[in-house]
Amino acid sequence: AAGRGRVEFRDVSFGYPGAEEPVLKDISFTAEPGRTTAIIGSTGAGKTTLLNLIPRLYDAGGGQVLIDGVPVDRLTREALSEAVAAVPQKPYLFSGTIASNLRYGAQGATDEELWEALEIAQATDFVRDKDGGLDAPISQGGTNVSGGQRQRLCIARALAARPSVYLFDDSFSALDVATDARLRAALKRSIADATVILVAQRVATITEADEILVLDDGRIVGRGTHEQLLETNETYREIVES
Ligand code: DCP
Ligand code: MG
Repeated sequence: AAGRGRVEFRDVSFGYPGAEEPVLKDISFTAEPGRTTAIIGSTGAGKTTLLNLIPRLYDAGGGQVLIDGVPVDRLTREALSEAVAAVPQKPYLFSGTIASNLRYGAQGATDEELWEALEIAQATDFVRDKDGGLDAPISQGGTNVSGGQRQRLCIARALAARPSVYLFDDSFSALDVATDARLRAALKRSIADATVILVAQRVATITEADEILVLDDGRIVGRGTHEQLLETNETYREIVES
């Protein structure tokens, strides 16, 4: 993908159409390439909404979202989808095959590249065990694979697209602790230069993040490393201890 993938929010606010209260208020941060930025906050805090502004599922009401210094609303849809791959909170698979699902956003990927993506996503074993392997059928919505398998296939799909920015919305929640840890270690090695923004509930998933943003009722109420926030941020302590 072109550019390096530096994501910047400048005083961003956002409210859903028809709603009185804004969901995001005065959001400013920069997610740098080669670093992991984690977003934590209670349910309804605005984490998914914040991520969704980056690929322009919605447009910011005020302020700007920029990638490599360019406001996202000035990028073409094509440039934007090349730059950003998102693994949504409810990962979705289409009716087709494992390969056709992985090639969504990565049409030109070879089988070898798909296997590489599956390897990082800790999905090699279960795909290999499926009748047909990469050509195994997937039913509409991915109902013939488990929730954890769906998550890993959607992570592999993002990897196959080779973006400069990865968005993971609670993407590791259906995985057991050991698989979660292996997957994150593999990601660290394989997408070391990319910008990673991840939302997580499980504390272990975010303790190694370079920067953690604490979101509360649409505002950033704390930022820093796990150790810094433990010392300084009451909201963070409450979330971590809950
Ligand atoms: N909201 C809305 N319309 C939508 C989506 C959300 O009005 N289409 C509201 C519900 C919440 C707020 O916006 O009050 C923030 O929702 P998010 O989905 O962004 O919240 P989180 O992702 O932080 O919550 P969770 O941890 O449950 O995923
Ligand atoms: Mg959410």
